[in-house]
Amino acid sequence: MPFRKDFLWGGATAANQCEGGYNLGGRGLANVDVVPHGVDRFPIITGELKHLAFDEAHFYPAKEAIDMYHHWREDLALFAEMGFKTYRMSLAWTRIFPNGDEEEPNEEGLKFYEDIFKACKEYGIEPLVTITHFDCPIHLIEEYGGWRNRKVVDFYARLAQTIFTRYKGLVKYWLTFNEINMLLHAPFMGAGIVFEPGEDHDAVLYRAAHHELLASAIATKIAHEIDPDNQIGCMLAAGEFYPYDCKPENVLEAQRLNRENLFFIDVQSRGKYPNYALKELERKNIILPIEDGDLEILAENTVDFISFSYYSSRVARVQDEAELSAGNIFESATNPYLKSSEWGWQIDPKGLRITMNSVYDRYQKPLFVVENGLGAIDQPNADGFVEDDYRISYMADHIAEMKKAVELDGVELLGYTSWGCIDLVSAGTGEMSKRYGFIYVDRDDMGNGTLARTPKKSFHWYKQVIASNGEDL
Ligand code: BGP
Repeated sequence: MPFRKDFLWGGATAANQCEGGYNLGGRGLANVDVVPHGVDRFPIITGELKHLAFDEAHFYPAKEAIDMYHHWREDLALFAEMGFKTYRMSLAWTRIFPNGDEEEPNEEGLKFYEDIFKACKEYGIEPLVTITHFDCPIHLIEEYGGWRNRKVVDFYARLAQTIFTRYKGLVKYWLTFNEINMLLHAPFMGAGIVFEPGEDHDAVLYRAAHHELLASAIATKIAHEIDPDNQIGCMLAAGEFYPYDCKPENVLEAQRLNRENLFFIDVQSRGKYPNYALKELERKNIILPIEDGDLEILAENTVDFISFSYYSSRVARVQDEAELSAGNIFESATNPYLKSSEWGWQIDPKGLRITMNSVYDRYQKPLFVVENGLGAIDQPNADGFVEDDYRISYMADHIAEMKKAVELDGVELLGYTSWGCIDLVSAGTGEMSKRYGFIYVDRDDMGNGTLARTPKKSFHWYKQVIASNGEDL
């Protein structure tokens, strides 16, 4: 049997994309509440935050999302019906520390998640918790400048201490930052960064990067001290860069881009800044804000496992004229051998096996695929049922390749959580119509709909995949 007996099958969500209840239970505002939906969702934000002020009409999707805040018991019951062994979710930082810098946490927020974890336990579902999934309190952005400020490391450490203490015995698997490498590409979402006009963007980004890496290592230390059973993972937006062809310049470009992508994981998993990055920073005249003791903290507190999202491989080509393909922020030359999703994300199941092999070869630590799936427009039929055969075939193909990585290549794999196991707001578009779920949620881009939940065809398919431990695809 390729997958281990205790393989963690499940699904993944993020607080800001499903919870809603943005002003309930004492929750404060976060960066994700003020990012507009539509095409320019991940702008490089410069100047005053004022123009992003929270606006009722404009920011409805994350404000209510699929209202999991009120529906979570029903949703968890559906996950349990599918046979989930794990459920990946994130905490909204501002439910627990509404401003981010308080001394004492908000009990109502802590209790909200405690109830969910207890219910998971009753179902035998192991929670996998992302501490921050594109999530930074607005107050920390306005008062401190987001992750550029070292004080935010202390606030994050306080959050970590609070949750590891409170949820001891309920949660064992933790991810410190969702897609930490996204910081370099989406600084406002990834690190609450608003650039001052004229500022050297790279210098600010690597400053914030050092702070997040340090915070991640400190959280790892605290987690292990509070409970040696805690398992801490990093989380990478993965996807191998292939050279466009065997032209050495393109091979070198692919190597450069793969390294750039793995920079954060190199530090989190190997415990030190890699030479290629130090040289690059030196060339750019960037000095990391390393203080006494920081390098020891990074070295002594590496992660226990490596988790990643995988939607697509990418193609590296030096020529400017390369035709570009879409993806979760990463632009890539188009691969003529692959088909694309409705959003232009190229579909490459074999790329999952290739990516798993590269990452495992490099770090030799257990892997966890924590996001994978097909964003598509679903049309319920007259009975309200979605026959999403396209999603089933996407996932079956990816799981089959994942199986080969385990069975034929010997990769150690802890589990697989498909992205958006219930329809939720898309991170890239901020809208509902790009759906990933096994469960249809009646909600449209304009905020209309009953919010009723209906299992799709893929719900029944995934149930059988889990029951057969990945044999019956
Ligand atoms: C990842 C994010 C998720 C998620 C996913 C799909 O980058 O971690 O939050 O949304 O991409 O992206 P999208 O929602 O843009 O289709």
